[in-house]
Amino acid sequence: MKLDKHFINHLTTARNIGVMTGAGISADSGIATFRGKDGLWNNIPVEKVATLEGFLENPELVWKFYDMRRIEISKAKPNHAHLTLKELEDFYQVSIITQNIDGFHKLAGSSNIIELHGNIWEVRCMETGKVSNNTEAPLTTIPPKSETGSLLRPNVIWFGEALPQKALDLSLKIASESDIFIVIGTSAAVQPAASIPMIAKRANAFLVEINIEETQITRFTDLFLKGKAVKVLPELIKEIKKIKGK
Ligand code: BV8
Repeated sequence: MKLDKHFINHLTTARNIGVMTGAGISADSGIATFRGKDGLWNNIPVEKVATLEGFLENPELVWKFYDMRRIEISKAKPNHAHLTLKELEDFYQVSIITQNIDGFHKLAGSSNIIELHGNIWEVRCMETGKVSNNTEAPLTTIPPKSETGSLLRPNVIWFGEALPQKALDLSLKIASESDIFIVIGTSAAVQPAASIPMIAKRANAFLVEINIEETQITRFTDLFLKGKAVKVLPELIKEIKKIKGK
């Protein structure tokens, strides 16, 4: 991979690297993305399975949707792109802001992860708001209930729901302190997540995008690396090792 000299300069002097990931980084683990060719939202009405209203109307339908995704994720594992982001920690202070709910960055061993949209392996009690782990795949009872018989929901952020304030505040802090900010595998279609790379850019981060196609933020980036994350990231870390003399 031939790197542009501005990028080499930034890679040489940078300390903090912020990363924001979307479904595209897990695509090479076999996990369906949301938009594009075989996207989940092509065949499944978003408002029915990814809103609180849809859940209250038909909790069984929503849990069948998440159970299908939990089964898919339970059979997959982090790919070389996730593992490379862990390796990046050998050279920089790396903070990962992810829109993904698959937990793959944690499984890959990354240290600083912010889950903006929640985690598919957590459930939240509709009665008490208590969050607990539930890794049963497939679920034996749909919809799952708490010990006291209350309805449980996936602990994910649906459309129309506010993102966890702490996660959002920390993400904005990371974006404003990043020397380099790398956006990987997201269509940048969903707010407020899609604004985070722009905040990094405004705070003078060198903004890099890795995607198989251009997105709504490509025109604002300093460098667009076209290709699969599972290919581009390992090639990038090879160049970083040369720069760092490793
Ligand atoms: C909120 C649930 C307000 C979890 C998801 C302006 C400001 C604020 C809000 C809005 C706004 N405008 C509109 C809104 C409302 C809405 C929104 O953004 N709508 C959009 C669609 C117009 N936002 C919200 O509702 C948010 N809430 O703002 O609430 C509020 C405030 C206070 C009080 C009350 C309310 C909540 C948004 C979260 C919604 N939840 N999912 C789940 O089931 O997963 S969204 C869903 O999209 C997922 O979370 C996913 O992570 C997210 C983003 O998708 P991507 O990850 O980008 O995936 P996608 O398929 O789109 O793209 C994949 C990309 O990868 C592509 O670019 C592809 O080219 C690339 N790719 C593919 N293969 C590879 C690859 N790249 C590299 N390598 C490969 N191999």
